Amino acid sequence: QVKKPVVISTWNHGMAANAAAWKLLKDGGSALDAVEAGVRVPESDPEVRTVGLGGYPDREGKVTLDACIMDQNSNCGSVAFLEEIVNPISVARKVMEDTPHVMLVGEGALQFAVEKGFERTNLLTEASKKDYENWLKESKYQPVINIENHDTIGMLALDEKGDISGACTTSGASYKMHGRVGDSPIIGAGLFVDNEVGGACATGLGEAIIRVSGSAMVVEVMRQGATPQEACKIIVERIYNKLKDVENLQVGFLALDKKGNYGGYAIHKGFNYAIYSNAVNNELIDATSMF
Ligand code: SD4
Repeated sequence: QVKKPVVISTWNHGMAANAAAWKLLKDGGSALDAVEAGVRVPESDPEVRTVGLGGYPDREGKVTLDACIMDQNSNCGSVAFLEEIVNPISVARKVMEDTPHVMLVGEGALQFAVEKGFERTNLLTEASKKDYENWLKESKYQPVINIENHDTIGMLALDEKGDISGACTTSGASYKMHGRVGDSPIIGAGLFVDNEVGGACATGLGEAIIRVSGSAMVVEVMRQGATPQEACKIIVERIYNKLKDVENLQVGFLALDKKGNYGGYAIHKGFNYAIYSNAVNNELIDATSMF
């Protein structure tokens, strides 16, 4: 029996995001609308320092955002290196629906967003500015696992009709080089959905996730018969086996299949995700991990 609807999303901020997504899903809303509405919550929240408004800036002090969205028909849209827009996920959806393209970046993405009526906003809050000024004293790019700001929100939903969609959005690795793009806006890396099989999304060091086409691989392994949990584990182990310096490397995946089964797995402990369904009333789960 298929357990639907269901929504899962990464990290603590997944709780508030799931609650927004569930409002739509519980009344028969589409997975696509649900994931967009869901991830807009942490994007708009200045207290969430790793997504959207209030996100940590790059080493030049600029907040640059990456996001993508994918639906049950394999339609997808993405923006990367986008500045001054609070809800990049909604721009990504417009790219998907209103253009012949999949991905817009930088100035062009901003120009498109403004044409579509999105407002330009300074995303660097006082708190992020202060942290940046402190960081400037040493100016070291040194991600610390889990707390460093690898806190993308990835969300996957299965709706009443049995369709899956996903969304992924982030301010990326803090103090990254200006122009750096991570896995989060890359279809197949930070997010992938195949409505015949399921969906997957990623969090952690984007450079490591891109190398193995992480989320697409998780879905492909599920297609071969693995459960969502097993599939996440297999691809996390693949990354671990390729990259020897693992001390500072955190990568986590979440996956959801067509039957409403879900799972998550990471290299290091500390990765958690939120799940909301008829059976589970929005709960945080600590993902299992290699270490
Ligand atoms: C990135 N994967 O830009 C993103 C960051 C992240 O949880 O996931 N944080 O590399």
